[in-house]
Amino acid sequence: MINKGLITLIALSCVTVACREHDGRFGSGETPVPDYAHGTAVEVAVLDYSPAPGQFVNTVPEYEVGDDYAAMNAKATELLNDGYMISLGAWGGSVTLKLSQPIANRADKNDFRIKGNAVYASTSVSGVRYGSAEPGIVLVMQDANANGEPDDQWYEIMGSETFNSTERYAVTYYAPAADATDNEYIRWRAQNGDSGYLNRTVAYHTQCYFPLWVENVDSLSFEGRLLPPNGYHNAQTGNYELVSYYGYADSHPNNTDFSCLDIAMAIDSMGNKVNLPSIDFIKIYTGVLQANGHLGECSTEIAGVETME
Ligand SMILES: [Ca+2]
Ligand SMILES: [Ca+2]
Ligand SMILES: [Ca+2]
Repeated sequence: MINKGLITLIALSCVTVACREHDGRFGSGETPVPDYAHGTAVEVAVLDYSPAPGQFVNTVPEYEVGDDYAAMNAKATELLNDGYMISLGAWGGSVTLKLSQPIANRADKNDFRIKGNAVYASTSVSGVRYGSAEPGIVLVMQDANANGEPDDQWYEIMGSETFNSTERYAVTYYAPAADATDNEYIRWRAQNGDSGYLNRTVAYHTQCYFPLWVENVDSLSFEGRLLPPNGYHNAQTGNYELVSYYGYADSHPNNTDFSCLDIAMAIDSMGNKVNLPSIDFIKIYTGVLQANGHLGECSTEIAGVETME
């Protein structure tokens, strides 16, 4: 049902374009840490795929006429279990996963990784690492009442920006008008009065950026933590440098230890660490609200879950 060939092509074409746009800096990458922690894939079921608007929305997973919410959840499940990407769209867009087996919290060790498509720029050699980081905030839940349902407590994995962020933020995105321009394509407005637009990167992504399976709706609202902007425009090179935050999804490359996560870093809403022996559910949402010119908006991509060997 899912045309994986097409999806692979889309993903590859985006990587190719990114390389050309960045004179080869993106995609070439830094030499990976030679002995990084390898992982074993964990099968997941997508319980809720709720992306915000974004340049990959309606393409990964691919929306086809007639698809509804359940169909998109099923497509997202299949893609993740086959190691393909799904996109969460702009800030706030999320996916909720049920793990086929619990991931244990190993003492004093990292436990899992959310695979993404972040790579380092070749000039990102020490200190601050940057490239194509699009950090997604990771929440975990133990099935404490053992009913198989995600009706227990979510805890956030503490990352490098947890205490350098806006704890409660809320944004509404509006469906684009028929005559919307590429630069003012998707209007958004935050509860605190902030507002702006997601631009349309027509050179690469010509489909509608607003989720097409959500019918009879002209706006979508999200809330959560807002990480500080991580995109910087380098006026000398013309490149956007997206800084890799630590403790997130799709922020450091999969072949580094910096993309590993530790269940021991789970915190409650007061910022206190909690002691979870294992987790059964994971929720990820895009953490940065930023449009980076020709790169488009920051939108977390994920490509499955793995537990550390
Ligand atoms: Ca651990
Ligand atoms: Ca439960
Ligand atoms: Ca990404």
